[in-house]
Amino acid sequence: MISEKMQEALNEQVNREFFSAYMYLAMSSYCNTLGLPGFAYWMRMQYEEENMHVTKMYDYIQDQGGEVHLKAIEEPERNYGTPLEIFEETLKHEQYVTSLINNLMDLAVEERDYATQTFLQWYVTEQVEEEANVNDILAPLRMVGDDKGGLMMIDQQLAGRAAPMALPTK
Ligand code: OFO
Repeated sequence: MISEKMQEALNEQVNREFFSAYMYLAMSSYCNTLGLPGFAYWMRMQYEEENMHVTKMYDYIQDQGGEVHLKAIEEPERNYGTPLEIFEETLKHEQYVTSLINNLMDLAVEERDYATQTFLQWYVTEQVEEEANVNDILAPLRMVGDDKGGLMMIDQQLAGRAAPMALPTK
């Protein structure tokens, strides 16, 4: 069982995870317009990953006897600038998501809600990985700058991203 307050906070996060998915799909489409299929593919996989974050939280709310409230999803931007700017925006966004997860954890601690603390621990670890992955891409992007050959090489590397693991079906 979760409190009304926790239910509302988790529902809010479901909405933010949906926005993350939506934003990465918009970035994927934008990367295609730049002629960078590897970047587009990486963003598409990130979209899949975010959908998994949504589903996991959606299931948890229901497993705890709570009610899911699906709210309107904010419209993402269309233009994300240069390849470097796209990933700078991605890092900024993931740092923001980390702060949201931390706020949720604060609430779970305050409410002595041990089950939700355990559940959220997965997201805490996931955010470390997400930020690290983006930083690993930002480093070579900063190095190559505007060099087309360098960007093509990064594009090929990004095309090799593994698909996210599927959640077991309920
Ligand atoms: Fe990108 O971690 Fe969820 O939102």
